[in-house]
Amino acid sequence: MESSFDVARIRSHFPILEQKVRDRQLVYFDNAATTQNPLAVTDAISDYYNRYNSNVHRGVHHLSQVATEAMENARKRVARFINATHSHEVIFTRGTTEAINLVATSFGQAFLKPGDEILLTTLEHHSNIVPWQMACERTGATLKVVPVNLRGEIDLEELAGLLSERTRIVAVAHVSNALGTILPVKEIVKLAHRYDIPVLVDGAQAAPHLRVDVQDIGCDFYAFSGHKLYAPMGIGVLYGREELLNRMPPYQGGGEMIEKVSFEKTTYNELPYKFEAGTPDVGGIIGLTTAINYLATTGFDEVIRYEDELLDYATRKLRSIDGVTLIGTAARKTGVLSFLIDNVHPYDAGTIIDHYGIAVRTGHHCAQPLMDYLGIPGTIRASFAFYNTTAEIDLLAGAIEKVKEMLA
Ligand code: 7TS
Repeated sequence: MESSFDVARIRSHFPILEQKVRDRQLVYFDNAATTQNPLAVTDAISDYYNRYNSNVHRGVHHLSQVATEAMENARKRVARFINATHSHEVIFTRGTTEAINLVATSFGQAFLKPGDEILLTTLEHHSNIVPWQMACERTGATLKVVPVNLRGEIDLEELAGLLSERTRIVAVAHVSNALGTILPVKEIVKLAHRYDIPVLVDGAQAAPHLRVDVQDIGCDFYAFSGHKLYAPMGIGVLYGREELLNRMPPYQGGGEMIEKVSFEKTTYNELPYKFEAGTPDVGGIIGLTTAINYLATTGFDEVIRYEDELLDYATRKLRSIDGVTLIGTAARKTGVLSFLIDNVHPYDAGTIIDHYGIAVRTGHHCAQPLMDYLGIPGTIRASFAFYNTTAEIDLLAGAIEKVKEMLA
């Protein structure tokens, strides 16, 4: 299977993967938490700091102009990556978390009042729950939650039944970080838009594994993080529909987001700057677009196909191990394989698996309401990227056998 995709060549672009951990070749299966950066990305960032580091938008001097142009070209590149209509609909944030907090705060201030409802699903990451709870505390709105079934899927009819005249916004994950479920976001948007309810999609786990087209999905907001997309930590994106963003107040005040400031009255800058107070992470932004270009050069469709093959292979492999239960068996999945081993706490399993140089994540994966619903303390989660191999999955299977020998 790996013959059609030159994974050895890909791996040579990620020097971090070459190291040994606990005297074994590192196997990195924690890609849902953060992905590794190819040399192209780290080179582009060091090139930025070595050659044209300068504050943006404020200087007439040469370096500032070069940095500003790089940042604005990056914005256009990101807009193309998600097929946004306008590049000023792309707002740079620290990550998905900040993007969702921006919407929960600003949209909340503009549109939420007592008695209003916000519709989420059971499988959301805490980043797509807590900001909305905070908005509820500020405004008197309440949360409604669409349940999932035991496979980790949501039922569209149930979702439709929870929409009402009180619903002000629907906020859903595109892909579940704990289970890997792909949610039918396009259908969800169709249902919500029947009542003119805007939809925010948390794309943190989707952007690396799916082709995201915000116009095709039809969503009003889309959030993702650079560090889950082969770019550095500390940079992310909020896409928002121009018309809605224009009706929302600024999220933070400071430099760059203003048009004119006086002690009597301040007027705000136009999009996207209204939502980008302060000096942005220009190096991170350059890293992010370099990662997007890297994926395009590698062949994003090939990447997606290969990752699907890896997930299929891992699913079949782990299913064949006695005493292993897969958690999350939705019909449409990507990137993530969560599981439990009979009579073994996930944390103990993770510790032993780490002993074999294999990085998996254990615990609730910042989705405690989902774990409570499933009645489990957490899972062991292997999450994949296109630099992983079937041989690494075989090593994981071997480590699981050792866990069983030692603990089960
Ligand atoms: N939404 C989803 C679906 C996520 O998976 C994550 C991070 C976030 C939001 C927050 O992203 P951030 O970049 O702002 O932190 N998920 C995980 C994870 O699964 N393990 O560590 C972080």
